Amino acid sequence: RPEYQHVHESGSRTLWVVFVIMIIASIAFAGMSWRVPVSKRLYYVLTTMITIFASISYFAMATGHGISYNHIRVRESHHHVPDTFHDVYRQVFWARYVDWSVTTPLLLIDLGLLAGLNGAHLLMAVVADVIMILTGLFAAFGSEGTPQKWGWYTIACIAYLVVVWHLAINGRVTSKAKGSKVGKFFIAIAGFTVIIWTLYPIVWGISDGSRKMSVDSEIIAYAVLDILAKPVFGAWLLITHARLPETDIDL
Ligand code: RET
Repeated sequence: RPEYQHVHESGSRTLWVVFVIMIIASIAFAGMSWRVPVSKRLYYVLTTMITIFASISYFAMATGHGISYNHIRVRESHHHVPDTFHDVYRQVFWARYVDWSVTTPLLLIDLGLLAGLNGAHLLMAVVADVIMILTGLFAAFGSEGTPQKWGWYTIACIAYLVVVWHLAINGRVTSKAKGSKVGKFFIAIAGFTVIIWTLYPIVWGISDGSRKMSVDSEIIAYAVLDILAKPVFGAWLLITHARLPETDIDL
């Protein structure tokens, strides 16, 4: 008999709670943007778009959309009989990857502008980031539980290291050039970002990857990370930016 791994009440409730938090954050960030002249709204607009996108994705997941069952056959090792398998169907929330493929580039643009990263470096970081999310999607989904999913996972992790490298090496140098206050703030917020982002592949490995975590726990783990990576990150960035004229962008 097949085993179904899917969302229950606690997961569903969590999806709705995060949806509401993302809506509130979007309203707050949009409201903050009205207090500055139009020419100074870029960080506000980017950050608001990030939480609006997340709201849409969470709404889709909470209403049961953006989810698909992924099937894998697991060998029954305890039977000592060759060729006995049991089928596992697990929900894969592909709406997350749609969200991440847009919002992680926007988050990188936020950080790149803050650091004063040049266009070429920022573009390379964004492309590596998109490769990371799409190969992560193949790992979760395209490979139907075959061993090569960890191959896709490895490619995604290498792409992630490229992203971190651009932030850590280039971003640190260019942000320092904008003054020691900007340099210090960049190290703090980019360090926070790297710590939070690094937890995503770890959660993925335990949940979608090896299926050792229930779908509800997976939802809760990503919920905590998403709140830190989007509304908390966004509030910190916008509040600090408002106090640091050196972070203004000339458009
Ligand atoms: C995956 C799995 C494959 C390996 C790696 C991953 C990294 C994901 C990251 C996601 C960040 C998401 C954010 C969302 C916004 O709230 C795709 C999980 C490396 C870093 C910041």
